[in-house]
Amino acid sequence: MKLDQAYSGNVFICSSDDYEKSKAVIYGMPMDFTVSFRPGSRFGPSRIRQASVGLEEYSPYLDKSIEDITYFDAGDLLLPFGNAGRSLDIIGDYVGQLLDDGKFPLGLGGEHLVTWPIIQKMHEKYPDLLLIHIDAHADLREQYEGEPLSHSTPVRKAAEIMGGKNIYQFGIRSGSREEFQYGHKNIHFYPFEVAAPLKEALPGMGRRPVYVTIDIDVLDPSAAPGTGTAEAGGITSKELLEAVHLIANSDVNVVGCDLVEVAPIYDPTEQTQIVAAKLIREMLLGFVK
Ligand SMILES: [Mn+2]
Repeated sequence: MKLDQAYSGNVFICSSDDYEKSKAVIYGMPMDFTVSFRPGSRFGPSRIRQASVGLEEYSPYLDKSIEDITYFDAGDLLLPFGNAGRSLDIIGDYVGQLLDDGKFPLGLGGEHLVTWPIIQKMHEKYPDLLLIHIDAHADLREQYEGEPLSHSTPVRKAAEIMGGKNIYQFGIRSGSREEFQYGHKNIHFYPFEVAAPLKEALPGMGRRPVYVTIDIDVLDPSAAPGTGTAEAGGITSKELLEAVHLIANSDVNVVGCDLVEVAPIYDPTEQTQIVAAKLIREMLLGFVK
């Protein structure tokens, strides 16, 4: 007899085993091969699932419960360790399949480069796509030590295919001078703060399709030390939740999202994945319509 997995920690809490009936699909991308500092985010997805067991099903922010919605947890993609290019192809193919099936992809990283093939697929399906990027880092490099496939390049790559003015960046407080100059010139670029500029920017996005990518390191390291490239001077978990709710309660049409760079090994308190699990609950309840 198969036992109920809903509260086991093997899958995100309360996920359904019925793919057909599920609008949203949670999937893990356990990749950390191109990081410039500390690896470990390959263990992010599984530890976020384990932390989800501690969540309440009910969100008092949104007055909704995850018991009332149907979503599927696909587990983690099998990626060839060390081969970034082929891993990105596998991620892109999978997300393309989800979009063909009419699903809402909710990805768990992994390093931030995983978002690049997702944006390519999203932009193919939604040519008027906007990107909301919430992160400590600009991720606007053209290459890192000569390597274009780096966790510091995905948003620059996105700007090249979808146009920088279709990208909104919030919370950025780290990068090269060139990245900051590029951001100010080419992107809707809001350094340091998240909730206040997001509130101002959202009405200008209208009802456009939006992909939301959140790097957990936008949080201050005191709130989320479990990440590879921790960056002092970040926002609180309260502000990041507020940002999710601002997007959820706006007119934009969120068509997919991800949360990346949780590296549990650097956080013996497990606070980082506990924060991440709550963010995923709020994204599920707020973004999936
Ligand atoms: Mn980052």
